[in-house]
Formats: sequence, C-alpha cells, structure tokens
Amino acid sequence: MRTDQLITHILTLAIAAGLGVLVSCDSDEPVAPVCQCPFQGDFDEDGIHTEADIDSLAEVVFFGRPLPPNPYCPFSRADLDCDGTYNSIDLNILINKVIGEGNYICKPCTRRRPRERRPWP
Ligand SMILES: [Ca+2]
Ligand SMILES: [Ca+2]
Repeated sequence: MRTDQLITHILTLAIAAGLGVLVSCDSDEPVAPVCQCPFQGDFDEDGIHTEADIDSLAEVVFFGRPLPPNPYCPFSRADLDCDGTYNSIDLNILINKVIGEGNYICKPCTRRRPRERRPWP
C-alpha cells in the first residue's frame, strides 16, 4: 500500500471511530491524533478495570490525589460520565463496571453517554 493510500485509510478509520485528526497545513499527513482516551478509569494502565482502579479513583475523589496525565483526552481519566468533573458518581460508575453491573463509562472522544444509568444506591 502506498503512503498516501495508507494515510487515507488511517484517516477513514479515525473518522469512522469518531476521532478527530490534526492535519498539517502543508500536506494531508496527520501529525497527531486529537482524541485518545485509552485509560478512562484505568489508573494502572493494565487494560482492565479492577479494585485497584477503584482505590485509585477514590483517592482522587476524596483525597485529592494527582491525576496521571491524559494528554490527548478532553476529559480526565477520573471523569467517567464526561461531565467535566469527577466525584462519587464517577466512582459509582467504576464500581458498577468492576462488579459486572454494567458499563456506564462514557466515550470521551464522542461524548457518548450511556442511555440509562443505574440510580445511586
Ligand atoms: Ca486497571
Ligand atoms: Ca464526572
């Protein structure tokens, strides 16, 4: 596959996935993805949500622990409902995910929110 075909293919995939892509003014070559949020609620970056992530989020929410950087994401990795802040509601969302009661974590790059959310217990 030629380079220009590869770039077009990558851009098509990025747009289909709802991701924005920065493009250089001098060419069609992408220079950096605008939105990447691979670690929403995944504080230890192991790819799964566990009790350790719940502990980390609780430390952020209740004790002001500094958040790990999330440079290409418009929301912090502690903001699981994409409302621009983090609090006990985000903690509830992560607990539900870990115990298998549903995945209500928003999609930060599309701001897609879950259609229904369990009420606060
Ligand atoms: Ca994790
Ligand atoms: Ca939130």
